[in-house]
Amino acid sequence: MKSWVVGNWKLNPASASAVQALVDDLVDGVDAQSNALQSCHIMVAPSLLHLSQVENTLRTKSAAIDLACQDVSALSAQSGAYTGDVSAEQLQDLGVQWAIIGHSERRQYYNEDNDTLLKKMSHSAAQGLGVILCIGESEADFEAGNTTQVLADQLTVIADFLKQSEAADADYIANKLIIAYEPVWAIGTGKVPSVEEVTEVHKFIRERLQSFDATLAKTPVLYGGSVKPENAQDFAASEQINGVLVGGAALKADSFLDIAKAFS
Ligand code: G2H
Repeated sequence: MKSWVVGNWKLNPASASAVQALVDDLVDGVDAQSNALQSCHIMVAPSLLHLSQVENTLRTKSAAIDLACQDVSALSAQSGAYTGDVSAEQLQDLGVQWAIIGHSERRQYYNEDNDTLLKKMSHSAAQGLGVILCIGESEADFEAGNTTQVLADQLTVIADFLKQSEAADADYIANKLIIAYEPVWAIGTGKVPSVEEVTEVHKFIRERLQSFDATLAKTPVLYGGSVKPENAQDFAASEQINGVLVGGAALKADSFLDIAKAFS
């Protein structure tokens, strides 16, 4: 199974010219190292504002890089009077293949809860837009030993999606779902759990998914939180870690591609 290395650019870079420099460097780097990167799916998630620009570059240069958005509308309407919103249909039409949903920063600053995420997932699926669902416990929950309880609660979105959404067909659930485990206390802090800790958590996630539907035993489970070229090799050594979601280190093409090489 190919691994996944996803760059989440968050609210970066600040200018269109810096976005262009980053995507150009990435495309050139992927081209130059295509052999070393062939067993890895590479994906980037620019801000909504820059998706079109990045898509244009990837398409023009036929780059082997998938495109994701960092958010998508929770509304079932795909068009209409919904100021400020962007639909799964619009994203899909632009050439975006995946939507990151439930990132802890969205949960923290925009109050995204399981109900909202179920809507985002269902509406994405109805348009064939893949979903990367982020889950993870806070530092307080980690220290209190509540990690699996928190993750089990966050994973009910998947169980509800399977039960309630007409779009949850066999092809979609086999190919268009990814889970990213991101302990909140490891995000952008430089603190990382051990590979053994992540491996155990991923086993728990996989068992839980499998209890919802046998097909989900094969759903990629990625790790995210302060992944860098220096620690990527360690995470890549675990069979339970099917790739990584990278924030800060995705903003330099060299660092990001070094991480991708570790997973190839
Ligand atoms: C976690 C991660 C990317 P960073 O948010 O999603 O960010 O690698 O900067 O910890």
